[in-house]
This record gives sequence, structure tokens and C-alpha cells, in this order.
Amino acid sequence: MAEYVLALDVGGTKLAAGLLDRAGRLSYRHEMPTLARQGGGPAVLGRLIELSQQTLWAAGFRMLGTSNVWRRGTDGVFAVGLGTGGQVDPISGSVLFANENIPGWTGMPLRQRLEEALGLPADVDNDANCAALAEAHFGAGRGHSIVLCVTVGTGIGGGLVLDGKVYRGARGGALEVGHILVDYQGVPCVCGLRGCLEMYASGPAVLAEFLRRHGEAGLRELIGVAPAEASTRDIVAAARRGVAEAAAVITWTAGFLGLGLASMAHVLDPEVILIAGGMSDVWDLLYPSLLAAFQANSMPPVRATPIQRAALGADAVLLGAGQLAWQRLTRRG
Ligand code: BMX
Ligand code: ZN
Repeated sequence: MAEYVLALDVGGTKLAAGLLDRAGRLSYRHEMPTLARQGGGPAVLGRLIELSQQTLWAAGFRMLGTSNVWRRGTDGVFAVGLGTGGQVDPISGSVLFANENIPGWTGMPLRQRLEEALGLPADVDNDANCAALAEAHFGAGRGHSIVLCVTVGTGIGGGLVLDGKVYRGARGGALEVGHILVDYQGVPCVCGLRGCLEMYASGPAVLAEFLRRHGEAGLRELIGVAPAEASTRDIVAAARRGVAEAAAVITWTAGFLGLGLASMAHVLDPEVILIAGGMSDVWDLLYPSLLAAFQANSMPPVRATPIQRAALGADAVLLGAGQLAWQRLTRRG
């Protein structure tokens, strides 16, 4: 008899789902694009529910009557855990505020909708909180009691795990570290503020800065891509080929990340800082400038804080979301 929970991840770019067993093994992983700008929040929720059902069906599970368990013979899926972009009320499981990376997500009663659609008890938390929980328990944060995990992808998210528990703040809004202001008169942010770290150091910020510097002609001539098809990946690939203008933008981006991390470290003094999310795939390109900026902008003793690449890769949010669901089942006994 095998026991599972369904783990879900809603990011600005992709939705992911998988089954997690008690030992932390993930299986039946499925993905689909978020298409955040197509149909708004209700459409994203519809796709998430479809992905959930597909994942359960593909693994051979069926919901029998009103049992509140998906069954495959004697195996069962007993709960669902979701990590999503946006600030989440951990009690109601509703989105308190999501920025324009997921339009129409603010106010979405996610726990209630998932419970209705899937017939399973649901827990919901911010995606970066989930990644931090997973890294602290199973990843690069193991053995540390104050772990700050910063996810750098479509957005920049943060999670702080203190003695194994996620710190959520008074209202569920803690660790929105992508919105630390690094230039108060700077670039308008998707959250409505101006000059947020996310506008300088996220994945999309790399492409945006390249365009500010070199325009569409620069994309064609220096990178060799048509502007309509260009992505941050193209800039990264060009930097690796030795295109100096591309490498300079990545260095600039990493510098802002280091600056932002210095502010976080001054507030939190974590034992270790972990960098997760899609941009951690280019760790070798980011790390030297990131570390230099961190050290140049921080005071002793926090200047000595180790900054490391997270260990769980693209599955960190799923592993943490599943962990939330397992924590609920364990509490219930
Ligand atoms: C944004 C914000 C955070 C989130 C972070 C990383 C929204 C929708 N998102 O700053 O809550 O943790 O992005 O999100 O308000 P990702 O989409 O890059 O995974
Ligand atoms: Zn912002």
C-alpha cells in the first residue's frame, strides 16, 4: 500500500504537478504553460485543475464516490499541496496579492477551489516559501537552522526557514524580496511600485536590460535572434559564446542581485543564503559578480554569509508544496 500527496506549482511561466511519497520521492511529473495573460485568473485555475486531474488519471488513480481519497487498488492520494506566486493567507489558502505576473490571481480562494474540484484537503503557500521549505529539509539548507532561499526566475521570490518552519510574517506577506527597492526612481515594476529588485535581476530583466542598451537592432546583430523570438536564454547563450555585450548585461544583473542580497542579509543575518529558480542554472555566470556586489555592499559580520546554489533544481517548489500536504496529514495522525 503506497501513500501519496499531489504537489502543485503555479509560476509566472509554467504550471507543474507530481505525486510525492512520504520519503520525498516525486513521480508522475507533468507540466503545462501558465499562459498567465490568457483568460486571467479563472483560466489559470482551470488549467491547474485540468493538470491535477491529468496527473492523477495518468498514474491510474480514480476518485471513488465521496471518499476524499483518490485510489489505485490499495494505493491512495490523500491531500494536495500548492505553491504559487503571490502572497497567500496560509489559514484561508486564498491569494492576498499577486502582481501582474499572474493577472487576476489576487483574491483567488485557491484552497476552497482545489478542495471542491479534487475532493482532497488542500494547503496553499507562496512558491518561494515552498522552495525554501524543501531546500531546508532535503536540499542545500540541511543542517542549518536559519535558511534564506531566494528564487530567481520569472520573478524573484524569497522564503525564510527558521528551525525547520517557514516564517510567514503577520499577514502572509513576508519575504517578498523581489520588491526590495534598489532604485526608488527606477523601472516601474509589475507590482505597481518602482525600482524593485525583480526589475533588475530576474530572468526577464536580463532581456529587458539588453533591449534598453542595444535595442532590437542589437538583438539581431549581436545575438543573432529576431526580436519577436528573443528570450533570456539567447542572451545567456551569447554570453557563453563570448559576446561581450551579453556578458556585460549578465554581470550587471548579478550585481543587482548581490546588492539586494546584502539588504536581506542586513535584516535577517541568515546562516546561509541559497539561490534557486531558473536563473540558478547559470550560476557560474552569476556568482562572481553577485559575490563581489554582496561583499562590497555589506557590513561585517554578515559579509561572511555563505551564498550557495540551491540543490533541488526545478522541483524545489513541488517538493515543498508536497511537504506542506504531508505535514497536514502527519498532524492529523
Ligand atoms: C513575484 C511574486 C512573488 C513570487 C515571485 C517568484 C506574484 C504573482 N509573484 O515577485 O510572490 O514568489 O514572483 O515567482 O505576485 P515565480 O513566478 O518566478 O516563480
Ligand atoms: Zn515590485
